[in-house]
Amino acid sequence: MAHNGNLTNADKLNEDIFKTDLRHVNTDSDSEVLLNVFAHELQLQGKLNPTADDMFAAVAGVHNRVTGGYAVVALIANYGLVAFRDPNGIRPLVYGKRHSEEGGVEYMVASESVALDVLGFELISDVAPGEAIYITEEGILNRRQCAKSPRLTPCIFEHVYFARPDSIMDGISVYKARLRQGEKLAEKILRERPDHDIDVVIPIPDTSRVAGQALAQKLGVKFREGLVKNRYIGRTFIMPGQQQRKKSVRQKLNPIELEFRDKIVLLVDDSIVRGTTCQQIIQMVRDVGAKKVYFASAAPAVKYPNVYGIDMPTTTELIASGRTEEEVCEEIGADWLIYQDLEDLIAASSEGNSEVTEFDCAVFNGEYCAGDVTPEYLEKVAAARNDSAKTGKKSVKQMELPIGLHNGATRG
Ligand code: PIN
Repeated sequence: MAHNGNLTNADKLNEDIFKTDLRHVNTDSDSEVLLNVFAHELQLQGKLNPTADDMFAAVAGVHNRVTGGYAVVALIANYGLVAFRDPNGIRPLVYGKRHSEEGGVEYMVASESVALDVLGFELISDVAPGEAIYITEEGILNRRQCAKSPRLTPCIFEHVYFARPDSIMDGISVYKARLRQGEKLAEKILRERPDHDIDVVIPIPDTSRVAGQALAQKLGVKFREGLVKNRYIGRTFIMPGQQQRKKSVRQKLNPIELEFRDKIVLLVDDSIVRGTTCQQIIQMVRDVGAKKVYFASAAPAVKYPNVYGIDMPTTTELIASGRTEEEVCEEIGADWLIYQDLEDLIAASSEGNSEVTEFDCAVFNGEYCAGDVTPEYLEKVAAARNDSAKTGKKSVKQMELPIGLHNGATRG
């Protein structure tokens, strides 16, 4: 079983699995918790040879017991493949097909449609929130809605940063959503500063290129690649430890001096999370002679942690938590800071598919769409995610951390 997401009641489930279901969990991975819940629910069907109905009943059992965001795929030896999405459809999940060499049909399940594209599969559909699909060993596809009241509230941060631009999620092109983010940000800039003096728009590679280009075009301002990324260095965002992150920003990005010297630049990034990267970039750009440095974020201010599978820092590490926009601007050292409005971000996504009107925007508004997050849970998340918890030194405190929150959640 493989799972993308995070279970918000993993600790409680772990206890139930041991005390009530009489099963042992051997790791601190919430995937193992999920596997045991599913296996137990399947066992409850009491069949030697479970049918599609039994698989779907087991998924319904999982929905009843498990809270949080989860997109799951499981291979059941000698039976087939089961895949399901949580009742809020927070994490993405798609499936597709291709013709096999023998003339049959092969199916594939993935988080993002790009994975299907590159392997020659054609996208059939998203797995709906609460829906499960079961592909038998013989290659028969079964699908069923297993949740009582499913509601689609996909994670909007996928559209901001996490997903690849060439993916289509819930019928929305991530690329087009990012283009619209840029256009809407440009409209806001024109509303707030109709007589702006921006000479050039420069994206902070890679994610923000798409929004940055659309923004520049709408403003009628030059778009230039002034920052070049060292392609051999990994993502700093998910690196543990502030020191390590700081060092790698300078190694990762190098400014092309001529694009900055004596210019009033608008730097664009997809989001501001800790603010440390953009602070360093702004300084770097000033060092090569920029006259003024404005900063635009294609997402609104990130103020709350993500608990549904994106390993964001804790509240105290988020630069916008407890700070006004002016204070963030000062802290990062910009001459002007402009954030996307949340309603514009939502519109940028839902204009791609008018049937998707709600999103999980918890990192921006603190409203956790599965209704399952208490202040105590957020405290546990904080303990698990602060930098000292990630340096690798195992303290007693760390060993008591909630299940599933030890490691950086990323999609491979
Ligand atoms: C990086 C995308 N993006 C850049 C991730 C930095 C926040 N950060 C989130 C901005 S890339 S900080 O395009 O995939 O390379 O606010 O925490 O400093």
